[in-house]
Amino acid sequence: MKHTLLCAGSVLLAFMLAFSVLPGLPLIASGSSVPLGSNLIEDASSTFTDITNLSQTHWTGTVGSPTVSLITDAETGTCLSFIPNSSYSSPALNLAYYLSGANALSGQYYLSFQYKITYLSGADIPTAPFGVTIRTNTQTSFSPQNPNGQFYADLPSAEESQAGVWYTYTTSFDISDADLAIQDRNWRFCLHRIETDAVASIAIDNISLRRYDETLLAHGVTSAQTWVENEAVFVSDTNYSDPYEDITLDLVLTNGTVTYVIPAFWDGGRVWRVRFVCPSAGTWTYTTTCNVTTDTGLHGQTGTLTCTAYNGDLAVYQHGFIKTAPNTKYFMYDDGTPFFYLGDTHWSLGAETPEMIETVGAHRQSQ
Ligand SMILES: [Ca+2]
Repeated sequence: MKHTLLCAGSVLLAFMLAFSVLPGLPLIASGSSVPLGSNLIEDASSTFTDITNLSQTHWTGTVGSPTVSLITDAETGTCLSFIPNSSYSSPALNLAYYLSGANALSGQYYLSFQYKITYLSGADIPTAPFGVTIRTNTQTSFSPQNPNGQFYADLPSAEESQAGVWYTYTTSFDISDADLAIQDRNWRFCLHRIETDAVASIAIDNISLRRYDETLLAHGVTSAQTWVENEAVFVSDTNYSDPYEDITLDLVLTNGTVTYVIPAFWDGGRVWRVRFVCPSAGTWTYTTTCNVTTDTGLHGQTGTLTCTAYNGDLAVYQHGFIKTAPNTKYFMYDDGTPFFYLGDTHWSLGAETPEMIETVGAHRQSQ
């Protein structure tokens, strides 16, 4: 019976989390896949601001014979626009220029840009209006890779295609040290597989090329609300061959009266995360302890945070974690407030449309 209740409760909890807006929840990093770092393209090639001619940019070439022009858009100002004359014709921006000198670091890069499409009159709007590639003159180890003669980084196709709407395309790719050592680098970012049966022209603006940098993920916690989740992120000084086995990392949290030892979890690469709550208001301090005491990114990291009383509407943050009453027959919140346990399982969830799920979720949230 208890098992059944727990299962139903788990489903309910997942359901509540999926549909609840959690007031007061601090913003936490959403995962190690978040691209961080400065925009490497900060010049006219990116936003087309204050230019009158593409020769003022690093759009140094074309693939095929597109008709390229600068136009003024109501939303994004000056942008690049082109009419393709075949499915493989596009203006081309040499990305290598931005991966030279101090920016010549191997690793994972995020590429994003905005696009807006106009269609030929009467055309059927395609679901994937164009693909994206980085063409090179010499073999690279770009990933994802398409070892097909001339082009090598074969990036996912654009998947949003309504006419006259600005969309943001984002993708990532890896560049190795060997790639950076290539002398003849002409890495042309361009579009391809353009659905020219339908596409009349494509506008491009706000191009961003950013390197993923784990060290920028590290952050402590300086403020908190009672019972609301906090996350501290620590980045190790070095790579470990087997981080899961090699590293033990705890966060020791105290307010001078009580002390909690909270284990961190490894989140890939050199990143460890600790999630914790402060059960009472006041000043809390923490120190990290790592079995590798020479790793200053993990060991001996300290912080002081001010915790204030949660003032939102969510009962679990008002009264604390759920536990059993001393007689073990009832559930209650940490402060002794009774917890009325009602659970149900929404068995048909997987068969419903997103609209039906939203309706049910809104109804449940109101209850
Ligand atoms: Ca612009």
